[in-house]
Amino acid sequence: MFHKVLIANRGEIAVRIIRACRELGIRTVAVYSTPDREALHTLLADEAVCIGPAKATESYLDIKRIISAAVITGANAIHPGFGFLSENPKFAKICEESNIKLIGPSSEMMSLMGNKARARETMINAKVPVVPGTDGIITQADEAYDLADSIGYPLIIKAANGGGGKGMRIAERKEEIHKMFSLAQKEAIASFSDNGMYMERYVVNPKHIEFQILADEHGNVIHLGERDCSVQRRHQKIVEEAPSKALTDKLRKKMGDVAVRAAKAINYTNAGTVEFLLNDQGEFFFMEMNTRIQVEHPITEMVTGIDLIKKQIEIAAGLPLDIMQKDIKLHGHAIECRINAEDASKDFRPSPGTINNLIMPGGKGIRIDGAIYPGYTVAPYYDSMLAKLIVHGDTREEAIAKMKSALGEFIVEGVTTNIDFHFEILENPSFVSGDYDTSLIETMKV
Ligand code: MV4
Repeated sequence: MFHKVLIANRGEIAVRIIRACRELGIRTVAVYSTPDREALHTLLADEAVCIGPAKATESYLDIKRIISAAVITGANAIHPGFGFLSENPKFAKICEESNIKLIGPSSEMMSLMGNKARARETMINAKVPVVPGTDGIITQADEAYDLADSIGYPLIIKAANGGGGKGMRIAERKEEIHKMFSLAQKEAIASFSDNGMYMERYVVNPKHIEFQILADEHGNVIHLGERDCSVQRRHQKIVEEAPSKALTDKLRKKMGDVAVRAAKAINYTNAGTVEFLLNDQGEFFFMEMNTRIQVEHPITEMVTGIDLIKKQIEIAAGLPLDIMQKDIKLHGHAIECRINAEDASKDFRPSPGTINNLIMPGGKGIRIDGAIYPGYTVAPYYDSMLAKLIVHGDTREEAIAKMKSALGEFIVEGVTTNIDFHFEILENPSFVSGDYDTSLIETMKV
């Protein structure tokens, strides 16, 4: 087992990882930027190294500084969390060459799944269902125009190296192809310095269903069920739940088997997520595979009883999985609400400031993964997520009631939060029925 892990992240996920390490008896090293000198992750870790100024490119995204911090402190593993360097194949490669174990899949895996067009091809070869679309990469609008009719409309033009909804455009008919292709490609070049594109039939108002995978370094692969992440606004998830009301046991088994097949086909290791689009006919299609731990991992932990961060660390240390597929049982229902410092009445603009009063909810089945405390200053440099409120109930109805009760207790003064907006979601008739899709937030009037 590792004797010391450096956490190349900040905020609640850094705290979450420190806690898992401590339970496993592993020493921890935090890295922090100057405005994070008093951040909870800096205070909680056994050691802390300042790696630079506020600007992420000169601190949390600076590979040289992070590797130096690991070498200086004698850390033999790095946990990248999510965001920042977590899916950066160059960082993973440098860790591999420096004999520092990166807690996650290999750099090769990150490159393969990071290129969405290559990921798509790989999944076709593995007999994983994908949305009908193009083979390989397109760089010319004329080429897209010639291929469009064979896919059908509406279709979606995507950046091969995309993600987070950037470099994507929908074309309703052939006449729109040239315009939408060049808009999407311009964005792809600006955001990812890459002009590679591909096209798929556009699935209208799908559900976003993702399966949690665990794969050890001895060929064992299991799934831990799904998360329904259809409550999104501009590609930012807001509420997630597990299990999804849209899945029967039969469909869960079918999709779970496909997710495991996808991971096995690429010799995947560590924790990963296979994302699917699910339409109202019960048809599902591979969309992307995320090669990191995700923000919403706690809802899977709540329904399976498995600590995913500990599993990531054990897998990275070379231990075989001590659980098999038949050991995975889903218990009850979990919901996560992301508590953000943002103002819903001002187009969800970030609301930094000092938290001068804080009361967090508690009780049976209530969990908070956070990094805030009274007196903590929310800086404007990083994302606005303050904490995740996670509840577990015996049924979906109980989980919703518990979440509403917990949100009602949650008091944050000094910054504006989206707590009120969460009530609107939880009381929305489509959400209450479970019969909602990725269009839910757009259909709400706030
Ligand atoms: C799609 C799609 C419909 N059809 N692909 C959004 C981000 C990126 N990961 C891919 N995305 C989508 N790809 C096809 N062929 C719809 C989306 C999409 C979406 C997906 C999941 C959750 C929310 C979404 C919001 C808008 C579009």
